[in-house]
Amino acid sequence: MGSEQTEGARQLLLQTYRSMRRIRRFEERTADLIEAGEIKTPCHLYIGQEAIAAGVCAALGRDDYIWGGHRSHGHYLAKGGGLAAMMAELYGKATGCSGGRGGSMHLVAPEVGLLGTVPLVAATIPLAVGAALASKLRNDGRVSVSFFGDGATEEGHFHESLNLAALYRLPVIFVCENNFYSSHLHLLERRAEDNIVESGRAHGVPAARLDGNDALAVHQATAEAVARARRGDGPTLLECRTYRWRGHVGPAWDMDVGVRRKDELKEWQSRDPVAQGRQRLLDGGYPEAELEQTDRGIEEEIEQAVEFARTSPYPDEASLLDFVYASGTGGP
Ligand SMILES: Cc1ncc(C[n+]2csc(CCOP(=O)(O)OP(=O)(O)O)c2C)c(N)n1
Ligand SMILES: [Mg+2]
Repeated sequence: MGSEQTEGARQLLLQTYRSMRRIRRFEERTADLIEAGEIKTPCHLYIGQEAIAAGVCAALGRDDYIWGGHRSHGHYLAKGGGLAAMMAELYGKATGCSGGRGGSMHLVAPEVGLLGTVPLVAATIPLAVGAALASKLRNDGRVSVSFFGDGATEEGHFHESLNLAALYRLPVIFVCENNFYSSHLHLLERRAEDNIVESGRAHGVPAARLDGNDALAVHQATAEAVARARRGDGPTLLECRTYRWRGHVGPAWDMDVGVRRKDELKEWQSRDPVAQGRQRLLDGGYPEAELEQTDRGIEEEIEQAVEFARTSPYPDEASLLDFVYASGTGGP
């Protein structure tokens, strides 16, 4: 881009870089804190996939809805959820975004449109369709996004949701984060062909296969899908191809899982989405010193969040049955 980098393009590069870097460092710090025994909730780390959350959310407005699954720290942060409230949630503290009762896999930030993350594979795909139906009936112009993995496309929910969304031309975007593994099984051990994107055509949903490590490519495709949805032209399926660096759950690298992983990981690490975003800014003439300042700000924010989480109280024992029955005594 060189000197021709426009102000708008630079702003987008900066926004997506900051978003990716914040997710990356939050996750790396979380990995350390799990190893130190401070964080006990099972965490499915998103490291390696940051460009998808960052690119998609940069194309959405604050009022648009997103939904996630078990690997959703990145979605929560990219949509604008409070970092300290998520760290406190990982510590099980009352100040957490789910009142300390949800842990890593049940995040919520309705104030910025994150309506929920649910670890039942594929569970939030139909919920996003329901939210999109509500938006269509209310004519409120909102778009609903569901983030899910390649494994989720093997659930019936996925196909039923695409069918209904296409039939009613609903303002929903299906974002499949294809990291090629469902737990420890490779895609080609679970389906005859590497053809998730073709599910779109089968159901009448425009679909695209993207480099999920390129935040700008993801942003561009999402912006087109958002425009289609807001025009009333219905849903889009985006298959974003990427790779998770750590194991399925927890901070380990799972290098002993299967024979492919060692080579694959090396290959994907050479296409690090965060490093790519940084390089683009530098290539466009953005001062390195300013990037370092951005990075330092992120470190400070994370350390303040750890302190907040450590010093926050656990939920009160007397509140144990809150939220269990409809007549509970209050909410977070
Ligand atoms: C309905 C259901 N079946 C099985 C599981 C167990 N499970 C949790 S995560 C996971 C793998 C999901 O893979 P994918 O959708 O590709 O997401 P990724 O972990 O790669 O991000 C499975 C099978 C579950 N949580 N829910
Ligand atoms: Mg997967």
